[in-house]
Amino acid sequence: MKIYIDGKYYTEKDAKISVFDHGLLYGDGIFEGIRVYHDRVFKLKEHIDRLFYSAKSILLTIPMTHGELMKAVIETCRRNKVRDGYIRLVVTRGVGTLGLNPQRCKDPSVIIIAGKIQLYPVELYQRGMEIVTASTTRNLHSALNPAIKSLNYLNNILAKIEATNAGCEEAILLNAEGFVAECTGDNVFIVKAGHLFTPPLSAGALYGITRQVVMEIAEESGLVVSEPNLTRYDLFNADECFLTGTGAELMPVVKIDGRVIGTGKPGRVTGRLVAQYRALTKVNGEPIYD
Ligand code: PXG
Repeated sequence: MKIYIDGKYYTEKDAKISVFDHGLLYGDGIFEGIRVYHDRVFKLKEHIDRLFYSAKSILLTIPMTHGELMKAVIETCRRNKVRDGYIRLVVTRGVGTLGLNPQRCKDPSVIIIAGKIQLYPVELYQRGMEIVTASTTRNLHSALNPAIKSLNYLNNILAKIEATNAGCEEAILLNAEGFVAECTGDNVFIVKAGHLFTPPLSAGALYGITRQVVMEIAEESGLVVSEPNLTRYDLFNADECFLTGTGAELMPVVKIDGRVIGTGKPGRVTGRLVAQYRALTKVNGEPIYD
């Protein structure tokens, strides 16, 4: 594998960053996870835009333009002969001193890894997933805004540990008010009486790119989509529930905190959206190979 670091390519063995990088010392940095389907980078522009929004929010200057970054992502895929896969794009604050001050970090680092991902076992997509609510609440907007895809994922990791302790793969995070925010690496949707609902971004969800795609394809196929505040009660009494994310894609949920959702099997609306999503990944994206 060839890994891009600051304009150069390294083997896995030689791809290294300094122990003084504030990305390591303080989780001071940002990232994106991007999919490649059928020789195309899916929603590349949207991911790069979100990276720049995250950077702006934490006053981090990415030392490349949108266009340069897009080219570097595509070139990294090309060099690794990626046809279907996963790209991890990371920008760290760079090498600094022992001490928080980010101004001591003069050169942010850009890292691009293009490889594979299999987030969840295949049979879960057929059977549906069981999830739990974590007692760890989502970060407050006024503390670390959940819209920032930062390298500081401890809030999510603590909830993920709760999920695995409960024998599950994912956990719902509530915000400080008790409304549903999202899962540790996925947004959440429910279907009720033929309508699609997902928590508003103000509830503490990431501006999920898969979330956006699903809302668009749902509306195109005539589903009404709304973003009200949702509680656990709404999830428990939904007809269907599913999660969305770049890694997870669309994952049906059939049980939450021991409550069976709908029929206890992946629902029809979910199935239709999965098919529409699949179809979109076949034709959409930035071509890697001309
Ligand atoms: N919420 C959070 C907290 C996320 O980290 C999503 C929602 C879904 O957003 P997108 O834009 O991907 O639809 C994410 C994304 C991994 C992994 O390695 C995690 C994500 C994406 C890809 C891989 O666990 N999270």
